[in-house]
Amino acid sequence: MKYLSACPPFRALTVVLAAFSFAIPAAFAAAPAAAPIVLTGADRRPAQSLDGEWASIVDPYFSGLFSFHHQEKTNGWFLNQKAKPGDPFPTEYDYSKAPKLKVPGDWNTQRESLLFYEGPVWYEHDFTYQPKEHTRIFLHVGAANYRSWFWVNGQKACEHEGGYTAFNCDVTAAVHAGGNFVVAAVDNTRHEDNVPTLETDWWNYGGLIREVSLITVPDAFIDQYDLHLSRTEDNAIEGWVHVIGGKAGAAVEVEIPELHAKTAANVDESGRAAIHVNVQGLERWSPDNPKQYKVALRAGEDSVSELMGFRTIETRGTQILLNGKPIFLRGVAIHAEAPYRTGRAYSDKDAETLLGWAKELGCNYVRLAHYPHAETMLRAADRMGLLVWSENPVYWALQFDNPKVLAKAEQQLDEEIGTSRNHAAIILWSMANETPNTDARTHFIETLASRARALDSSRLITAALLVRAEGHTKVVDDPLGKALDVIGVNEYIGWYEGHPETADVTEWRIDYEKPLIVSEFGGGAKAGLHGNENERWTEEYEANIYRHQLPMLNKIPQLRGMSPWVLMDFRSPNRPLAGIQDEFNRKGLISDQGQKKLAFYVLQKAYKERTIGKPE
Ligand code: GCB
Repeated sequence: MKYLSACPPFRALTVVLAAFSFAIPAAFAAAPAAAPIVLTGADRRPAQSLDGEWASIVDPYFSGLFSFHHQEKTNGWFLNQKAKPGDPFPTEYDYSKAPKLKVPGDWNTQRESLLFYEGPVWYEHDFTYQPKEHTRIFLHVGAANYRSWFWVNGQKACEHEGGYTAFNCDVTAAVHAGGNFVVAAVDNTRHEDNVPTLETDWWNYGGLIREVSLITVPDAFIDQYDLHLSRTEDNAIEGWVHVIGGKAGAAVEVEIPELHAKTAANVDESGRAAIHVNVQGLERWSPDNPKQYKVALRAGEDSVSELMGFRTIETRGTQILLNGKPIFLRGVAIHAEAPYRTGRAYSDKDAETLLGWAKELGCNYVRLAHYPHAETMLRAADRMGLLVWSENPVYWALQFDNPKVLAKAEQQLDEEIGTSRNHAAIILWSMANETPNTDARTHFIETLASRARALDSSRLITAALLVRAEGHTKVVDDPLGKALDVIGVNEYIGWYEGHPETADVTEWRIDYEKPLIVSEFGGGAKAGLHGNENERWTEEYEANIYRHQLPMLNKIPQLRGMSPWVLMDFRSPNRPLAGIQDEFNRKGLISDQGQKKLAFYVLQKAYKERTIGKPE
């Protein structure tokens, strides 16, 4: 609604409507829909899936929302109208005749004509529902890239901005017993004041890219919770549970049956209950032993059955301590690109394939770049024992001096942390990737870092910084480092600068007494292209970069981890080199079709034989 009233065509439309005294359709006139809410562990809630085939209409001019040349269009395509005999203006859309798109799934890889499409697409889906008394119904959307609007039975449910975070729209008043329909408009148009901004090095996959469902909860329900192992007290889990719609003083219970541990607490005025549970004999979650416990959370009529691991993460000087012991993060960076079929990854199978490759490589850690990944990925990381760097899509040069952009980044950060704080795998919240060193940037990201700390003090804050060179010395002195617990740096010696051998003569100066993760390095190779190790794009060249990088990195005393770029080739419109890239970034250790390149084995050997990183 905000968007509508700000939009000149809509202002013109209201004038036209007033002049001809047409009735303004209820969906336009109604008060703005409530902002969506964030749910922790939404996948643990009983839900009615709305996944499957949805009717779709491609609408590059957004006529379904904004055009006012024809009366029926002023009613908007969200009304899902059908032409009636004798209508003076026949409807020019009909979802029952429209081609289908699969949800979840980006539209780009489902229809050839949409591969490069950027703009709005309408979706429509019919469903039957039997509402129960004293419940609230939420339309849960795993992610819709980038901006989205939802209506149920023609009634506005919500709108949302941000392409990689889950949200939940209250549709209690709109859903009725029997047949219902939901319409969504999803627009992946890039704008300079978006997060991310105009340019990214990944495909702008649009659409309902993750699961959609209806979640039913009691009138008073748990929306978010945070339970983690205390860093200061032995054998204690602490945190909080938050309830919406309850009364101050209402009881909340947390129980871990396997540990015979149980506690009760009361919610305060803000709906939050502080939790402290003594646990004896708890096995700590770690990559070697990804032990998870069933955790029951209860508040009145509401209950959530969680599956959680418990561990601590902290820094001491230049070390990262997992469960109190120093750890070296043997990692790899991963995009949410679907293995074998390309497109946005969303399924358990996608997650298991990608993370399975990371395990095969010898990783205990993954950098999930450059935006929050799907819940399926985080659940798989919990299960498989992979530590996770989770990232806010603050990528390259945003409008750092624009307060609206900060608000967008904050909203996405809140959603990322609120949705995924139940995952033991996540140890690092990353605020940004490769941002220019300006005062506005530093202030912007410091603000995000403080917010992340206030939201979740149990994890570490990082960001991937750019490094500068003084001769053969790489200098890490970006002022943003002050705001971070762990410094991440990206460098491309042997690819964007110098030769692979340049690494042999490169020194490092790091002006922070903090742990350092080399969050990216690497180079491109087309799988199956062989030749001399000095020939770019060959597998030999890429492998040679790794051979020279590893000894260089090993000399950095405070190196505590690495996540070379990148596990698998991924689509990017920035990579047009015909016959080699064909719109794929080829820095993968594995091709998009699953072929392992030589560099995979170089890194695997180093990880398996522990020739990289300090012994744990
Ligand atoms: C980077 C970016 C990453 C790119 C990569 C590349 O520094 O962080 O998103 O894909 O370089 O391949 O150039």
